[in-house]
Amino acid sequence: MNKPAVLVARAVFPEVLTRLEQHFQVEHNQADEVWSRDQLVARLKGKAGVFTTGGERIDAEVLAACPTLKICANMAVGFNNFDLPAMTAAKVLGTNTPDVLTETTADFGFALLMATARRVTEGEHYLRAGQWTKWAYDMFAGSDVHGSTLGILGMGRIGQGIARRGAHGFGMKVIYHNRSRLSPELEAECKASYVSKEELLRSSDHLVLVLPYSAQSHHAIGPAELAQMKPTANLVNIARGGIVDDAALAQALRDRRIAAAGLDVFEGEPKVHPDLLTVPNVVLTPHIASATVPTRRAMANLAADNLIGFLVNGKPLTPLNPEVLAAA
Ligand code: 8YV
Repeated sequence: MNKPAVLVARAVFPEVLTRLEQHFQVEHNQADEVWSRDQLVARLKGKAGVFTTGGERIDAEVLAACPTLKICANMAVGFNNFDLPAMTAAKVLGTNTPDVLTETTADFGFALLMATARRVTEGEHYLRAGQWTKWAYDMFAGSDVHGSTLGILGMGRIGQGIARRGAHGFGMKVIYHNRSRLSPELEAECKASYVSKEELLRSSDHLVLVLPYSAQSHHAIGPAELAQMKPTANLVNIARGGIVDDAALAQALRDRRIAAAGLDVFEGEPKVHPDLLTVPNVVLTPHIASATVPTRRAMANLAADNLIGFLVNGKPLTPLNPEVLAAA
């Protein structure tokens, strides 16, 4: 029997490719070329599945051009690159990689929070530039993390991981806002109190964004929200570009409307708003919150398991639109 054809849209761990090749005819991109939409569509022709990494947009137009496609397996927990309703209408399954990255991503949220609060990269740039000639009482004086108020917008698995770190590790008071409130048990475990978005903006010393990107969360933090924050507050975004209005944030940082920001994700990444590159009080990282070797390996294997599980055994592990399975 012919093996199903799959496309792996980006370079992956060689052993993951080897696993996929045991089950599929694989077209890969180990050269890690950046394909245009047309190039992606051309390569998707005749494929039953695609391994994506969050950067490849799968929408009605792509689906119409690739009628053989049955599954898109994202190597990411976020799936805003998928038009899920269009996929469901076309009976194409979407899968993502939840859980395996939760703790690693929460670790990084905390790393960015601490680097931002304690001005780590600003200090490093100063030192590397040879500007450190004497100690000064207020040199790179930042804000305290321990005992401060940690605000979390979006309280899914990663948000809860950040809450636990803040409450149990740093004695922070944790407040959160989310579409739905956590169960009393989870709130107690995270030592987190539910507040309105306004209260969250007003009271957080450190505000971490961990909500999914959607039309509803586009520019959830813009000029009006930044204006409500404390002038001493720090903002951390490990969620998605587009949740923050980057131009407004750069202005707020320049005007010291808020103290500092730590950003791992950007509107239109890998491009970064030029104003963010020139303000000093921002820590910038290139979308690496899930980037540890074991976690990236686990994400890649889970995406591969979803392709194998669905196309070979009819049982994907982490389906996003299981109604497609029910209809099959
Ligand atoms: C990915 C992420 O590395 O999982 C997510 O949603 O943002 C990251 O962990 C990125 O999306 C590339 O796949």
